[in-house]
Amino acid sequence: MAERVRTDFLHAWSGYQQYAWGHDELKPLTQSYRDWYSTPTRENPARVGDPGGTSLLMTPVDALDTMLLMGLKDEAKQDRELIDKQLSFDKDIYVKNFEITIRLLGGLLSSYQLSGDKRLLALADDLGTRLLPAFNSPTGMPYVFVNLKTGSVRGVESNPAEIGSLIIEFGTLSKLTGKPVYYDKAKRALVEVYNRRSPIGLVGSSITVETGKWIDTTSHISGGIDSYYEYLLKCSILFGDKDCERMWQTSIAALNKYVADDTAGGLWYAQVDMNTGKKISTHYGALDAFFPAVLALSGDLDRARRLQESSYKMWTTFGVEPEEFDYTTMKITYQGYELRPEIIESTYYLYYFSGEPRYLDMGKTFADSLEKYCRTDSGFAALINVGTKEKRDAMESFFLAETLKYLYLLYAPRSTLDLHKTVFNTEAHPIERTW
Ligand code: DMJ
Repeated sequence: MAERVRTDFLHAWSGYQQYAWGHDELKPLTQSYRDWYSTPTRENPARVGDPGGTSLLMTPVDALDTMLLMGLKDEAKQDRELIDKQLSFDKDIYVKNFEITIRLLGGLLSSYQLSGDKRLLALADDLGTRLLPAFNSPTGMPYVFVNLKTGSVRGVESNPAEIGSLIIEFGTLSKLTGKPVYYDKAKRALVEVYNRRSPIGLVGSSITVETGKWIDTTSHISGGIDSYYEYLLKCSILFGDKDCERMWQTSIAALNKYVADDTAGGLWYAQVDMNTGKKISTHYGALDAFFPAVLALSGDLDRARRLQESSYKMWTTFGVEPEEFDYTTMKITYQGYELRPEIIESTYYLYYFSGEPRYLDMGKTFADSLEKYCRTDSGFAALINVGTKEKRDAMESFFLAETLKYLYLLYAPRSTLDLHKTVFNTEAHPIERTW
């Protein structure tokens, strides 16, 4: 199985090499490419997704540590040469602080740790410096966008995930460069979200970074909040940070009391009002499926197992998991599949900590579906609709950074990576506590 996943990775990577080399992402149906950002204009200051824009090598940087872990030496060498030749952050573009941090900063740091190549750390340090102005809001919670050249910022409406999932990357950068400013800024942002939790201990899904007022008080574990919880736990493990440990303990107790929904059909996590705990809706989806991994890492294998069974039911009911569905009616509420990793990530953690073969079987189901429904001549494609399995012309960098990495690690020898010494950032970049 590990060999099979490596072959899938090589198939996707060679599509990128052939049709998107030097760009951010492969478009696997039209055999072309997409760049995330263009040079901003006054009319369109944060253009996203224009073809022919400015590439930040999202796929090459995101995928590099997967190649290193898979032992793909030639591919990793070519990738490194491309990064050396082309990657510069001295660009007059507004980038999304969160995405650039988890994919690029995280990718550079883990590849530096795996390879010992100091140029990668220098690139990470340069990027970190350029991102720092994002934190200059009155509350210390970062603006959504920052201009890499000028340090100008924009975007005041953010969310707990984008504000609170920066400490692994910025904290590691501090430890590796000896510059405390990175850790301090990211930690403050995380604490500022936590300090605005409701009296019952929950956070909402949208907040204004300049005033700290909640815009949307819906609480859940899904996209927009998800990795905030993940980073509270992982910050305590990676840095031994006692504040993070305390914040995690308070938060997981509130989540399990108010958001967990233990139904006859299994364990799920719902949407509730952060102030009252009153249930708003019963949606669950591809992004929520990260949570068994977090539960397993925290030592709660019982809940992790039960929630993973729910996620697996979501996948097998439709042949591929939908972005979102209603677990009380089993009706899809958002039809796409973006090649997301979370359900596989949780499978890997559960297998690592329990050793139960059931998780190897689950992994095979995912590999079979990916190859059957998402593989194209030049890579793998997202699905527009998991019912019809119609494909979409997109292969996000996280497919190579996360989805195939976790699937590979599920079957690779256990010695490939020691989960007791390594913490993955939310983009599956492994960080080792070397300090
Ligand atoms: C990734 O960029 C990260 O895993 C993030 O935390 C959530 N979304 C995608 C994958 O689905």
